[in-house]
Amino acid sequence: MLNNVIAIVVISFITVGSMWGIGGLLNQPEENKIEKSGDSVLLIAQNNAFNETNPTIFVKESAPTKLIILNKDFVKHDFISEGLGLNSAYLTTERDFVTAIASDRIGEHEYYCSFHPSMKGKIVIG
Ligand SMILES: [Cu+2]
Repeated sequence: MLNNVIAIVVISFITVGSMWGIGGLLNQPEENKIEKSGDSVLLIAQNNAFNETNPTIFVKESAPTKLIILNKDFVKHDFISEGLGLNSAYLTTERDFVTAIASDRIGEHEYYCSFHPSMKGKIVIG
């Protein structure tokens, strides 16, 4: 009886583990790490990174840019840029935060997630 229970637990772990593996293969990273269309930028928080590479976001001084942060992760993330006065607060799974990058703040501004030290990048306005 106990052996059966152990076997079921082990099989469950293997099944869930392999599904994770397949999911990872299906979600292959795209070449372009910045999802930019027109005047908007999409940053996806997943696997403890923004768009996998924490990309530098370039914004032209004359072009106000819409910024969307989307949490596709199983853990909470946030998005903060003190230089730009942005703070999304907690984003739970599938929650997004829509804001704008004020294009008159010329220079380099750091952005980061306060939960994960590896999640940080730069926004360059000029
Ligand atoms: Cu985070």
